[in-house]
Amino acid sequence: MKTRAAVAFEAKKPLEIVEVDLEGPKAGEVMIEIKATGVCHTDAYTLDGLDSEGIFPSILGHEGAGVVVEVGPGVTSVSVGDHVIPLYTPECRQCKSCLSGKTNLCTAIRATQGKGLMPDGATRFSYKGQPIYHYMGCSTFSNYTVLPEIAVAKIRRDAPFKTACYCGCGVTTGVGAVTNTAKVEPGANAIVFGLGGIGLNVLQGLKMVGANMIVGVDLNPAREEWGRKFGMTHFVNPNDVQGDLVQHLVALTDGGADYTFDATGNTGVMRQALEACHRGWGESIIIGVAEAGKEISTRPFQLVTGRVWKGTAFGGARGRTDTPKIVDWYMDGKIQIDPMITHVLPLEEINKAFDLMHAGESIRTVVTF
Ligand code: NAD
Ligand code: AHE
Ligand code: ZN
Repeated sequence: MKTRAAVAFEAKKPLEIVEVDLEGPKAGEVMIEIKATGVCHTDAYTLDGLDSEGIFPSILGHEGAGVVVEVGPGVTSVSVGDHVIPLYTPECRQCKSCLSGKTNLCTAIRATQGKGLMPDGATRFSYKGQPIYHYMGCSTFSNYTVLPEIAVAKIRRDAPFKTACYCGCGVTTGVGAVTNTAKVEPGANAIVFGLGGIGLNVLQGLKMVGANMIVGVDLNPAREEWGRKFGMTHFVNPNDVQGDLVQHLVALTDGGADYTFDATGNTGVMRQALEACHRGWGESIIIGVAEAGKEISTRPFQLVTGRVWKGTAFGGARGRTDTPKIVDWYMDGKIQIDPMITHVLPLEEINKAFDLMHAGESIRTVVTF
C-alpha cells in the first residue's frame, strides 16, 4: 500500500513529505495507523547527523499513538481496532534481559532495530523501488507503519491520541527516570538540568513522589515559568550565577542533591549533575543523549566518595507493561500532559517542529495526520 510520510533522505536536510510504499505485516507483526506523533529532541539529534546509529534515508519519529489496522499471522496480544503506542523499547518477556527483571532493555530485536530493519532483516518501507529505513523500530512520521507485536503497547480507548502519544517517549522517560530508575523517596532534594520536553516530566515525576526541593537548571530564562507549573521550587540560570555553578547548587541544596538528572544531552552538564550530588549517597541519572564521539568524565574521587552515576532509557519503563499505566496516570489526573503540547501541526508542516525546538519556543510539538 501507499502511505504519506516525512522522509529524512539525508542528514541536516529538511524532511520531505512523499508517498512511500509500505508492505503489510508479516508473522508476529502489526500495521498501525498513526494518528499523532510528538517530535522529540532525539529525532532532531538524528536528523542533525549526531547519532552514531543514524541511517538515511529513513522515516524518523518514535513518539506516536494510533490504531491497529491489520495483524499478521500469529499475533495474539493486539487486535484490529486496538489503540496502541509504538515502543522503541519493546518487551518480549522471553529474552535474558526481560527475564532478569533488572532492566527494561529487551534485546529480542535490538540488533536489527539499530540497523533500521525489521526482525527479518528487511525494510517494509520503500520509495521508487529503493529501501527506506525504519527508525528506532517505530517510524511514526508515517501515516501507517509496521512493528513487531512485542513493540506495541495497548492503551485505553478514551485517551486522546494527541496527548497520549507523548507517553511513547517524553512523559514515560521523564516520570519513569524518577519512579523506576532513581526511585526517588518522599522528602528528597533533586536537581533537574534541562527543562524541555523531558526535564519538565522529570519535574512532575518528582512532585508526584513528594520530593522536597525540586531545583531546575536551564539557560533559557523562559523555562522558569514552565518549571514552576510542574512542581519546580527553585530555578537556577547558569548565566546568572557568579562563580562556579556546581558550588552554587551544592550550597543551595545543603551539601548536594540526593538525586540529579541530566536532560540536556550535554556531556559538560552531565559532569556538573554528578558533582552536584551529595557526598556519600547522591545519585545522578543521565537521560540526555550525547553526540557521537562525546564522552563523560569526572574525578574518580567523586565516585569513591559515594556519588553514583546511572543512566536511563525510556525511563526504565517495561514497554508493554508500564506504558499503559503511564497513560492511566494521565487520564486519572496524576500527571499532566496537555499544557506541554505547545504546538500541533499537520504532517506537511513537520519541519516547523524542528525549528520551534531549536529556537527554544516549543515544549512539545505534536504532528497529526
Ligand atoms: P528539549 O530541546 O526540549 O530540551 C532541552 C532543554 O535543555 C532546553 O530547555 C534547553 O534550554 C536546555 N539546555 C540546553 N543546554 C543546556 C545547558 N548547558 N544547561 C542547562 N540547560 C540546557 O529536549 P528534550 O526533548 O527534553 O530532550 C532532552 C534530552 O533527552 C535530549 O538529549 C534527548 O535526546 C534525550 N532523551 C533521552 C531519552 C532516553 O530514553 N534516555 C528519551 C528522550 C529524550
Ligand atoms: N543511537 C544512539 C543512542 C540513542 C539513545 O540513547 N536512545 C535512547 C532513547 S532516546 C529517546 O528519545 C535509548 O533508548 N537507548 C537505548 C537503546 O538501546 O537504544 C547511539 O549513541 O548510538
Ligand atoms: Zn524521544
